[in-house]
Amino acid sequence: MLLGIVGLPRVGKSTVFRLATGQAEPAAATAPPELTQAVARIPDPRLDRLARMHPGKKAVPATVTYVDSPALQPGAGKGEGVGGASFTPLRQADALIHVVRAFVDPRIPHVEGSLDPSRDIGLLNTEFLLADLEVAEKRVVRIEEALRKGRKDQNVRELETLRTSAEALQAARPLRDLDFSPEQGRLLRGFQFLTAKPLLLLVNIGEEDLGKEDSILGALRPLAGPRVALLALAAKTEAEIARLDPKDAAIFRREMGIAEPGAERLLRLSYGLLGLLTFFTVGEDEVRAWTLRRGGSALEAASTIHTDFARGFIKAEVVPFAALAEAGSLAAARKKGVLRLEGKDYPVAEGDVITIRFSV
Ligand SMILES: Nc1nc2c(ncn2[C@@H]2O[C@H](COP(=O)(O)OP(=O)(O)OP(=O)(O)O)[C@@H](O)[C@H]2O)c(=O)[nH]1
Ligand SMILES: [Mg+2]
Repeated sequence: MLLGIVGLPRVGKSTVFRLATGQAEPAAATAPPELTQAVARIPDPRLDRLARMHPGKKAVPATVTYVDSPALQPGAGKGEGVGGASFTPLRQADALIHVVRAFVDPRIPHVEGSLDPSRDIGLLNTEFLLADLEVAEKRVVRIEEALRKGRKDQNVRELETLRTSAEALQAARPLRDLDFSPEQGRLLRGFQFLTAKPLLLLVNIGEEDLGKEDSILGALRPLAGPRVALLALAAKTEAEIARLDPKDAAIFRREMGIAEPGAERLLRLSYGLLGLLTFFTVGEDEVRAWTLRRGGSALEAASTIHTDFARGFIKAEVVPFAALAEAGSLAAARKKGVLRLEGKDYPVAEGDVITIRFSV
């Protein structure tokens, strides 16, 4: 899973990136202008428990990759701003995290001269709409030209879908709001449209506003939807706390009323937004957490683990995490008979512990 962090200049993108990935702050003035990416391990108490239940096996968490990007300047969508080039790597992201500034700091001027989260969200949305519109229109023109020249192999369905997309974009509707059929979805996938990606609006608040998240987010609530999530986070404070040792960090969080560490809230929301679930395996040397799309089958789970597992798939042995924890170990669960045998179409459930039976 690849999450792209975007936003206007100096809103706290790199701060969020460091919070999410646990990276240390770089020495002053060395911040690289190019994209930076880092892998974050997804903390999961269930995995820790599995490791304790199976001594000698290494715990391997699921991971996500975060990409930090240079600031997007208004105008970037038309290829005018310095951010124009940075759209390319962002197109590969599974979801975008738009960092929106809400913290007050007179030493850090806002690029638009004032604090206004709604305006900033609108500015970036416009950039993405324009960037997508350009891609869609270019392709429409190409196909139309080819059709005029009498080429019959052109995809008319693709043309229709792109025209629908371009119309929506012109009307300032992001593509994530459109109800495309699975076939249309497939046709559009290759274009990696930015406005089709799930979006997490991360409002970066100051430490003094902790506890006032509800009122700060109030005006932005209507923007949230099935594919747009909203989160207020004091990124700088949380990043500082995250560097303390866990005991001290817990004390600080309690005092400040932070119920869940920011990096974990970010992951949980991203998971939900992307419609992902976690399943586990207990292997010979390791216990491991994996990511799968919700509704994914046992066969898809097998191919996530290893292509050979999918090719030679016979059955999946499945036990919910809770039942396994009660039994005490996978061996004990097997003895107790709480493992179910499932076929390749079985829809994997959140927290399933899965052993694939396969032939080579
Ligand atoms: N006071 C205050 N400062 C913050 C907060 N979040 C970030 N900053 C500061 O704002 C400045 C910019 O933060 P960055 O994380 O570098 O922002 P950025 O969006 O990556 O900036 P560019 O990459 O230059 O566009 C830094 O000096 C941060 O320490 C906050 O919540 N409160
Ligand atoms: Mg930065």
